[in-house]
Amino acid sequence: MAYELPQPFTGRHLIDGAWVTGRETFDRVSPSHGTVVSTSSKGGPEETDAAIKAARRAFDAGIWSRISGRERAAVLLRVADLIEANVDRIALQETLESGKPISQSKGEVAGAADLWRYAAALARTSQGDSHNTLGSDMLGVVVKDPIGVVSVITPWNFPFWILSQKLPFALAAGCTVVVKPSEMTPSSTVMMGELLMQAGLPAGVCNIVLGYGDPVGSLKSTHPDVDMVTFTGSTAVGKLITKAASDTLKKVALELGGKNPQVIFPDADLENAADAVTFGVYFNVGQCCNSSSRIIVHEDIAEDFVARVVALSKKVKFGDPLDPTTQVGAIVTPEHNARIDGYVQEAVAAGARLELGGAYLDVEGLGDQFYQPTVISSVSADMAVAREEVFGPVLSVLTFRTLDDAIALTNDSEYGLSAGVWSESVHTCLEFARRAQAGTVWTNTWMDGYPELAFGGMKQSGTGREIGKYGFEEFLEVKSVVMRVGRDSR
Ligand code: TXE
Repeated sequence: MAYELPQPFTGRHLIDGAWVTGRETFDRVSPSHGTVVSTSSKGGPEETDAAIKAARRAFDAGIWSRISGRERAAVLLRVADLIEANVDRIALQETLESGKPISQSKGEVAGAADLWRYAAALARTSQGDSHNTLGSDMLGVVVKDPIGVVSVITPWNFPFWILSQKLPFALAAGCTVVVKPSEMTPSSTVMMGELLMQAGLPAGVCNIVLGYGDPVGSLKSTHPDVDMVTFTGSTAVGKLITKAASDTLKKVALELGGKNPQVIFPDADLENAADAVTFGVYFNVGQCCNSSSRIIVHEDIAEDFVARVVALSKKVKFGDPLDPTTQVGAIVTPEHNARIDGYVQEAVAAGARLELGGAYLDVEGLGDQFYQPTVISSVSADMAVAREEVFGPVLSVLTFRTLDDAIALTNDSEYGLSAGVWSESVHTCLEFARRAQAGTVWTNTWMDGYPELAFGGMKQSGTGREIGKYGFEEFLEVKSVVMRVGRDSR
């Protein structure tokens, strides 16, 4: 390594506007560089309870929930400016903790500012409707109120981005919040807390508790003072949260895993499709809920298409995440790397064909917490590699003959997050889009996202939606106000 890493970042809890040092700490070892890159206070029941109570007090006092949308928007816009002014610092820490390339971290942090600006605009749009046909002396008004105290629980794969898919929308609605980032990538959330304080967010409106799923995440799901949990992570933990929240009937919004197919028809622009497939499987080393980890290719073009993807895969630059030219970085933990390899070896043993990769990748000077770009063909729909979320740089290739077959294979999954179709025929694309069981369908493109749209999944990919007006409305309650407005009783 021809450079020195910065001193480990020190992370503390943010409770009621004060930075709180815990009695215990935990370290994060960089997946790519093997050294400790942050030491964080480790939250327990006491800190979690204090943070939730601070959020409750702030909500009930109305210091945020009852001010105007214009005033809330002003704070969110200041946060967006501060994010842009701090991109390099936040992105470096994100790369050190997650192992993702620095160019990608910078893009993710800078891009998050746009989510804050969009949420700021929504803060001024919360509106219901009115009904004047209830009787001549009656008026009905439907208004939207902030839901209350929201638990935000985030994962390690896009820590700053996923936080920004939730937090500004909850704040725009007037909610108060307690955030728990993943224990693997806590620091960018602490940095966000610093920016919120600088932007003038009142004390207690956003609280942060660092630590593990148990006890911090689980207490945030059961606590009677919490009104809603919004979670991104594994389907297994999503189910645990739903069960934990059921005793108090909290609202739960979940953004979980995916097994997202791209379907390639023979009349598609194969060059663009191969490019998108290559990006879709290796982006963030496949550690991405929208990873296109399986493709379903028409059998007449399968051989040619796989050859194109293999050729492109060889050009993708895997390596040191701190090298600005690196496109794909490290795997988050050694255990996860072993899990990825397990899927590949199991598929090969069951008769699938390895077209490329299929082993750990040793990066000079950094070790082997990396995985080779991997393409597997002759995959059958019942193999684990085709059904489960591998969360690695591994592409499974399945084939189809008719549109009905392609749609059946697409929907033959317990997940329903996203799906893609490549064809020059608008009829094929539209029919696929209407029949695919997925929260997002991309036609002749992949993984484009916009704050204006809704994001989330069907089936076991989750409940509720994030971003856009639908994401904003998740944080609002609907209230009917019925008013007698005259003396006429007809
Ligand atoms: O996720 P977890 P992990 C998938 C992906 C990956 C697998 C495991 O397939 O390989 O999940 O990753 C907190 N109550 N995704 O183990 O455990 C935890 O501290 C409340 C898909 O890292 O779900 C962290 O903050 N919270 C995904 C967060 O949940 C709990 C992104 C996510 O961790 C908890 C990440 C509990 N009982 C992984 N237990 C996506 N949708 O993009 C843990 N947590």
